[in-house]
Amino acid sequence: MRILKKSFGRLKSGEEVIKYSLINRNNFTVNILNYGGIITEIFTPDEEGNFENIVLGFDNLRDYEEKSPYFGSIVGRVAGRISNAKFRIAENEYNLTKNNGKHHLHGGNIGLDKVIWQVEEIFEEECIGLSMSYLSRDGEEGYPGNLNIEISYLLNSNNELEIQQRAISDKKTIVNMTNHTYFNLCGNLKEDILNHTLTINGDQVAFVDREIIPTGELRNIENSVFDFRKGKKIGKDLYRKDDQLIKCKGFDHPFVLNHARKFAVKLEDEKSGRVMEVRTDQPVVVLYTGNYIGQELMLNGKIKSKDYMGVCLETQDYPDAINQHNFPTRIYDAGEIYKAYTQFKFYTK
Ligand code: G6D
Repeated sequence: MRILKKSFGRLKSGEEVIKYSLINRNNFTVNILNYGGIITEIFTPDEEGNFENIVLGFDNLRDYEEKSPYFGSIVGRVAGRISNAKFRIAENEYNLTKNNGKHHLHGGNIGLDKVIWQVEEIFEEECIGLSMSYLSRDGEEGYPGNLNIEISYLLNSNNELEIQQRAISDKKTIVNMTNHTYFNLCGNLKEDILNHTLTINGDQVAFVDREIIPTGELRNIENSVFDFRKGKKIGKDLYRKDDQLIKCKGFDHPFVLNHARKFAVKLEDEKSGRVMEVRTDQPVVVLYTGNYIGQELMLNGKIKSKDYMGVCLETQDYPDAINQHNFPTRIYDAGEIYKAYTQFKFYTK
């Protein structure tokens, strides 16, 4: 097991960005930047043993800086949208950056996806990894409290990638981070993800309005396009005349997970035989099927982008919970530790 590192260029600010490669005994490789904690590539074998990249990204830093729809990045302080870019804690109202119409999305203009993280390399008996830390100052993007954040990426010899998130504030605040990697198990983006089989062990879905803000309604997924409990192809119902799918041009929805089942999510690609299982301690996973990727990007250096080229499985707490009286809401006291854990396990059938 080894960690390699090399320069990936400089930001417009002049700061150097380093690309770290975590390589385990099976040559399973995860490449990660100290900028945004971005996972740029994951190389894993298909059932014939061909190692191919299974995530969406760029081959250059400028595109990550200027054009990225959060490819591979840490997202926060709060993932998803905060409606009307404001919230109250007790008698205090906080106004966040409006970077998505009148709303706040994914931590604002300079969210955690756009900062340089301090990196410590980890070498343990069973795993290697990176411990990435960042101090988000009081008032950054409008959030209260000086927030000390630590994200650890850990890779073991079973081709399991673990993401541990921790944060602690010196003032009452809200935190809800995730990772925004777009997966495509075909390998080297040979085709889109509409033929991937997706299983989500979730019994409810949160409906959203036209601006993708939760309406507060949690609907049972029984007999609906949101029923992924038995596994179905992502493209099976994607073009159905379903009001929610039309509003979002596909799936862009929070699913409430049923933790009684063995895993939260499973993604499979028939042709390559690749499988990814997701386990998490978070109550929700946002399924985003890459509805707005568009045609303007050059992915992985050589592939023209298009919608539905990758699928995001953003494990997290309830979105916009601070403004949704129907959703369980976590407000963190000064000194109270926020913790979240997600594991991505890769194998072939
Ligand atoms: C769109 O609504 C979607 C989000 O869920 C996604 O994270 C973003 O594009 C990249 O805003």
